[in-house]
Amino acid sequence: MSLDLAFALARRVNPRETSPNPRVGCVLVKDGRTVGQGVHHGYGKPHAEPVALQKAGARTRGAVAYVTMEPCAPFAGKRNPSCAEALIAAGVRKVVCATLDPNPKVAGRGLALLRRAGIKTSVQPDYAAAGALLNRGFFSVMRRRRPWVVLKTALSLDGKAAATNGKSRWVTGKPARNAVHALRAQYDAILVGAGTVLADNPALTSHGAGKNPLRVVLAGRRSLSKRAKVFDSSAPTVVYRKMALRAILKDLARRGVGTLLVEGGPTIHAAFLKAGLVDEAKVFLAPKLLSGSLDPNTAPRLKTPKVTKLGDDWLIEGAL
Ligand code: AOF
Ligand code: ZN
Repeated sequence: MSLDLAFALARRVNPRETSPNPRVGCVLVKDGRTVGQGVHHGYGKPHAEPVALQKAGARTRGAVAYVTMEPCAPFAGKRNPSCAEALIAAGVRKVVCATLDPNPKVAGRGLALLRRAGIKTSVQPDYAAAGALLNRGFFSVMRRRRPWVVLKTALSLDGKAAATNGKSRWVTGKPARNAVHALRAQYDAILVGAGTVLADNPALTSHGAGKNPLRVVLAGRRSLSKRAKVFDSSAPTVVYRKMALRAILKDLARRGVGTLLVEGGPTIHAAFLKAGLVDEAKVFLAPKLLSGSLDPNTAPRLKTPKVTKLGDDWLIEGAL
């Protein structure tokens, strides 16, 4: 249905562009025909609904609006006009959305405004999960006051993130590393521990794949060189000293971080997992065996790995 189209439109937007605002798509349908569509393209830019209303013009009167999230109600400090009021003024007949706006300043007030103006409203339970997933970061901050946390790790087949001397460049190959750079351009912030900064001196940028994320370093008691690449001018960096993970996440949410990519290393990963603060994991697996190897580039590798799914497990086998 038209709500699917509204989702498809919203999904085309990189969440980094709208953050800390959500991605929203809106489709206006009249007599079975799409008469307008719009998306919220970026923070501070117009919301999805007025974009669609402008496209539809006079055809809006009597149309049904399909929106990925409840249209906003007015509140203090808002930058855009209220979408619920705009839909009322434009004379839509009905508003169908996937979820309520989890922002406590809206949360149901947008739909209440519409109903009070005599407009029918409908929230589609079948789309609730998709609606929350479309804006994982925004929903997480609004509901839990912490970012959506994604753990990213690159491992060899035998579960090593580095060679015996700590060398981790490179475990995975170029296409996987490019995928990581593209991934970084989708996240508001990227987090590593001091160990990773000291061992790898990573820049933690998207390497031209898009906007750079905010760089976050958990330094603990360790001291870091001001010349480390994470402190270069390509993106801002925050350093946290001894501080509880929950407090750090709360502070990041306050700074507008909706999605956080945790790139390790192993101590940081363990701490996040132990605290139950991981929402999603992305594991890049290289067909190598790093145990006992001094250099990940020359570690023994499976020539033609065969992958079989066995229940919930995977068997990866092959000759060296
Ligand atoms: C909508 N349509 O396209 C978006 C909405 O400061 P403002 O005026 O831009 O308002 C931001 C809030 O509006 C944001 O926190 C969220 O509650 C809602 N986002 N609402 O009707 C949209 N992006
Ligand atoms: Zn709005």
